Amino acid sequence: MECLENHRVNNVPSTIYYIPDFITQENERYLESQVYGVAKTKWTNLSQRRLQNWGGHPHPKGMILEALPLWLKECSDMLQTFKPFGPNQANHVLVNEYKPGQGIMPHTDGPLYFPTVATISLGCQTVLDFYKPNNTSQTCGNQYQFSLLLERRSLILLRENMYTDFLHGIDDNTTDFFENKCIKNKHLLGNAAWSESLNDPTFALPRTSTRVSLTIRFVPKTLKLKWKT
Ligand SMILES: O=C(O)CCC(=O)C(=O)O
Repeated sequence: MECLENHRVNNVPSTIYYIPDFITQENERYLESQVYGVAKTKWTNLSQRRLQNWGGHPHPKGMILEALPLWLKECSDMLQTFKPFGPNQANHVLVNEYKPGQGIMPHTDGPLYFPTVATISLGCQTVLDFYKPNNTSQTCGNQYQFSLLLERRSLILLRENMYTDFLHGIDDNTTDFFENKCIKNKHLLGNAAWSESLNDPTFALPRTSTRVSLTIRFVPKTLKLKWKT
């Protein structure tokens, strides 16, 4: 079993793991073909991106479980190398699609999920930013803390404090500039040239293609529909 501790991101509040090349290029092509093979009606169009929801709709009274399709069940099985949800297996997946220039506003994932989130990136790298919410003033925004560079085919696991006390978001840029960013997983990247280049404040990475992320979670409170016969 691979040791998760080798992938721990240091000098951040607990706990983040970053695993480059978690999936192969072949896996990536397969997953992309499945994402784009679904019925058009499975997509929800938002102003900034498109998404697919799988497994059910989380609700305070309990999520009515829908079985994950085989391709997402396979992803959930792959994650079991690290047992991110303890003895449980993922039962919910959000697929987000970001064209270059699209992002996601800083947010937390809410109380309905087990406090771990696993995200696999497909197609393009991006920069995930973390913020401390500013509760003291309504006029000031959230306070930027640090960022992670997410390479395509990588996996991140966010846990505990990172999940509950921090917001995460992605800027709506077509190019990521690093001058004002503090990239905490620099030494864990699969791309050694990027690790080196991040020492240069003028380094920039264009988002040249569409990124798809699979945000995989476990919803503890579920309901099974009982059918009357
Ligand atoms: O695309 C990502 O990496 C982030 C997705 C996310 O934050 C979410 O689905 O809540």
